[in-house]
Amino acid sequence: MAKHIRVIDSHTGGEPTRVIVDGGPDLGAGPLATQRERFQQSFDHFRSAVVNEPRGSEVFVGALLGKPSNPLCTASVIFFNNVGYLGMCGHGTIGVVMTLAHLGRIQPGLIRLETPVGEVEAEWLGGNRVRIRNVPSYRLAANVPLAVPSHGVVHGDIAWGGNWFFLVDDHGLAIDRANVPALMSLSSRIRHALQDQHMTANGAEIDHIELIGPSPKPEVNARNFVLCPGMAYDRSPCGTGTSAKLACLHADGKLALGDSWIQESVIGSRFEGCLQQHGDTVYPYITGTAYVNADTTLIIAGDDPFAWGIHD
Ligand code: PYC
Repeated sequence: MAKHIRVIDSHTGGEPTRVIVDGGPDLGAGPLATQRERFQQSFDHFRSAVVNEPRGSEVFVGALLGKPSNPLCTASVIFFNNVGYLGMCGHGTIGVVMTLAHLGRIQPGLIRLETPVGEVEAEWLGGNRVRIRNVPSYRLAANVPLAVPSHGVVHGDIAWGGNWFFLVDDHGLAIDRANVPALMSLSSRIRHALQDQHMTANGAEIDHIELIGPSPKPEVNARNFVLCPGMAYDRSPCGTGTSAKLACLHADGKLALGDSWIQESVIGSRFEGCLQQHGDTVYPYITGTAYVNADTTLIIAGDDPFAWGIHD
């Protein structure tokens, strides 16, 4: 008997999000981080079926919606990709909000979502615009030297934006679409150097690499190239990566609370970011645009040798 999974696809600044709205695994109750472990241990084949080839690709981020434990939240969401699970996903949250709007489940205004790394707020601003208040971001270490084989030493900030990032300015490459092969090559070597040299964020893997550079557009503050854990580059400016960047700028005294920061991706899509303080906590806010581009059913046929995706 074939299994059916209803998904809604969107893209946020070119980066796809595939939201499971029906037919996904039942992860039971309890803290979302525990549900994510259950997803990984018992239902990893669903992750693979939804985002891996032949239905998806390494670029896709999947999102599983669930019942939140906090009744003030609209849904819980666990993000995943071709190799595993994410803490938070900024472009994905913007995609989830436009998906909920497409389903008629929300109206313009504020909602809250539970993620494994904390609650986030999201505001559908009308049209295709969404503003999210991410989990608090912070810089753990500044200007950390890293020897990269066949390149030399680069310096990176280690920062949290809902995922762990190594943010590098002194890479010497133009952040340009025509330069993607070189950017992929260097960011992959940085990722492997972090692994080989056992450099972690207090024991957690630093699995996102963010190369930063200038944009030729005067209204844009910076352009980035973000290598994701599954070795695909983020087509969007990366919401958690932009959050990590805002934390670094603030720590360096280069971005005041409330000031706007326009972050451009390597393909030219944009997020607007800023930091705002509520009580004792400083939160990153990210505004972006997402478009729903498919509302469809995945078919998992029993006799299909790649029914659960092409995976290791
Ligand atoms: O937008 O935070 C993000 C993100 C993480 C991985 C891909 N996109």
